[in-house]
Amino acid sequence: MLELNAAEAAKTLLSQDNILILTHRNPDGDTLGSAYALLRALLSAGKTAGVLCADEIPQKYAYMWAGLPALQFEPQFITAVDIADEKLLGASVEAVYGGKVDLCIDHHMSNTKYAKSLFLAECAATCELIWAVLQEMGTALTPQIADCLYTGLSTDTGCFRYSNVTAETMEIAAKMLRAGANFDTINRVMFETKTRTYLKLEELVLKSLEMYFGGRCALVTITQEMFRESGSNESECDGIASLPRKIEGVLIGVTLRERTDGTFKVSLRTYAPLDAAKICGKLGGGGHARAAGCELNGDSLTTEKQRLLDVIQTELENI
Ligand SMILES: [Mn+2]
Repeated sequence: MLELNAAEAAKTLLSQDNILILTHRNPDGDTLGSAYALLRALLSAGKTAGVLCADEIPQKYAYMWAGLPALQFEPQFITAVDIADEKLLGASVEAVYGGKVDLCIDHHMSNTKYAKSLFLAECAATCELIWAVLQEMGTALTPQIADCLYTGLSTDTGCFRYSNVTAETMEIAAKMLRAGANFDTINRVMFETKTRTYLKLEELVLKSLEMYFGGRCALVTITQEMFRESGSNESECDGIASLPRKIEGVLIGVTLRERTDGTFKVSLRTYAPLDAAKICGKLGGGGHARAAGCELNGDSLTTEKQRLLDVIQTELENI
């Protein structure tokens, strides 16, 4: 595995053609903003390139690919953006491109270093790193690219509210505004707009609320039955993970989401000094200090949930 900086990543990309950009499954604004900003930059450099995602991409992100050609080509160079672990490619994409990623650009320090070369740096969003690469590539910043990059910056920071925001994040966002990013529309779509199905799901999820450890830990569960009853689905779940941590006194919010195969995805959101990545790391997962994830095998949910709570209790006792 070769560690690259922005200039080296840019040089590598410009030396290649027929470039396929992979996003993570259950895609969010950062992986998509990174992918489509990079795609637009590569197309403007005369390259043949495309984006591939294992899951259907929600229509609210459609402005990212508006006006782009759907190119048919045989991929020769595989790039992954905002993907800490190959497992996050999603089964269908991992089956084809597992072990074949040439370049990964990522901001998760838990990155498993699965790619042949890696541009990894700690920052609020992978879009910050993509911006660094685009500058090295000499890409002209268009309003469309600014929309993509702004989306990643705002969605990975809860609209610039989380502790992962740095002065650099704000400075890049300012550059995107100057380039014409539709920040007000993007913020409205990403943070203010809820579908009726999502609202129903949120109502059901709140009823599942459990409090632990003197009110310092809040846990909610999303079941497949809740999806059926609300008409919602996994793609609408982004906002749920931040709900339990909003309760006064809560230091750690836990969201358990049941998958169709009966396994559970765990999302943790913490406040300092609790380290979400450390807790998830003890259970085979990873992520960032304030937001991280891991898996629970559905076979013995009660036992595994207890294991998770035990780890959380230990961390709470140590602060
Ligand atoms: Mn990200």
